[in-house]
Amino acid sequence: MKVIHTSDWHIGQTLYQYSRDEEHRFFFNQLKDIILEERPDALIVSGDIFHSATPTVLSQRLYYHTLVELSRLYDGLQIIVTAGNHDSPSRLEAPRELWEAFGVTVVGNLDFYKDIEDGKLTYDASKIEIPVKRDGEIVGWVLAVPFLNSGNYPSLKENDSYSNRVFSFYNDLKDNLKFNVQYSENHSVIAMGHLMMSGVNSNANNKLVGGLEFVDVESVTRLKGIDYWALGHVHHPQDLSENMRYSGSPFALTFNEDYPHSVSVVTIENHNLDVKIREINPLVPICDFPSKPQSYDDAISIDDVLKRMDEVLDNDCYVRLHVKSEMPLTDLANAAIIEKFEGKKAKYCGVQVYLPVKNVEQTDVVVRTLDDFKAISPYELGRSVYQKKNNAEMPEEMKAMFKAVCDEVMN
Ligand SMILES: [Mn+2]
Repeated sequence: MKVIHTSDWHIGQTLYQYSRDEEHRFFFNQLKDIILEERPDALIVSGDIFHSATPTVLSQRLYYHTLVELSRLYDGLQIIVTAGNHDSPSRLEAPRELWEAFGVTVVGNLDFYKDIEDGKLTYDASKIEIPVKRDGEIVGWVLAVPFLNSGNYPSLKENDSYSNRVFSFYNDLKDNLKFNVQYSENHSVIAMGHLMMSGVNSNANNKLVGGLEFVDVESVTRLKGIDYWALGHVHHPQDLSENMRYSGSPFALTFNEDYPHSVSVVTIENHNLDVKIREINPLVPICDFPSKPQSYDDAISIDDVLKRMDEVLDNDCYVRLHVKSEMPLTDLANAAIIEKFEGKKAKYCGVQVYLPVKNVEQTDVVVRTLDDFKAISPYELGRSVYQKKNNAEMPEEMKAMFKAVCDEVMN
């Protein structure tokens, strides 16, 4: 079985109010070419199709147009789409039967029902066990599992941990598949999922994260009988184990996603796995200018940034500026920046200001009790937070506005 694995399209997303539709079209054209070259049996999309649970008409049209176009590339290409945490499960699934006519399987959520005999809550596994065919013969199965809230994974016992619930869910699902009369040991099995695994590298600086809402990779990879895990949710493409991968988003959705993006071409023959990365070219790259400094000391001043800005203004890219300053930027400085971008190709996406780090004397640290906190008004607290963060007193105009907001909320 051969599939192309992608996820986290986030159709309809905007970056600093710039529409990403053209970039999506550019990606879909590349995806079309990759499908035609690789000729997979299936295209699988592991959640976050749309950026919003209520996508605009334009976003929906782009999605419908794309899936119909892809489904018609050649006979026998199957498309399997699952909902992510950004999608509305029911909205995505509403045209499910219509999609079947195009060879597209859409799974928004599990169909739960109560067993008449023992009253247990169970779900329709056949809905998410999707046979993948080549020349009319089944070559493998895709377990099309959409995003499930931690509590929605059926559990074996009360108060089971999230990680255990996920483990037993996939374990049961895989066992259930073996009872399917059409299943054979020779078939390849792919499990989809839209969730957060432990040990994931969720941004570019190799930070390891863990926590309650994470699924333990070690335990899940113990599951035998699944050839490949096609995951979505994390936008940074990466392998979590030999046979588990986040395909990542097709392009950078935020400035934190400044790494190469791709789709994964997955081939499984006799349970041997081969994964090939096909990089996606961004239409409008993101650019940190002059570059992302580590601290105040590495940053350069607003005047120097303004002088050097011609280097990027004629490029079709998203620009986020980095400047150092003794105090928050004045309206005048902000206006000067915006003026620089007028009529230029580069798209302005804000400025990050690096302020000098205030040396906090030991005596400055005040330990406050809960009663102390209750005695401070939100207005005073806000002022002192501003002072601490910016190393400057809150400007008079802001003080007046903040006071008005506090009064309105408190009274
Ligand atoms: Mn996502």
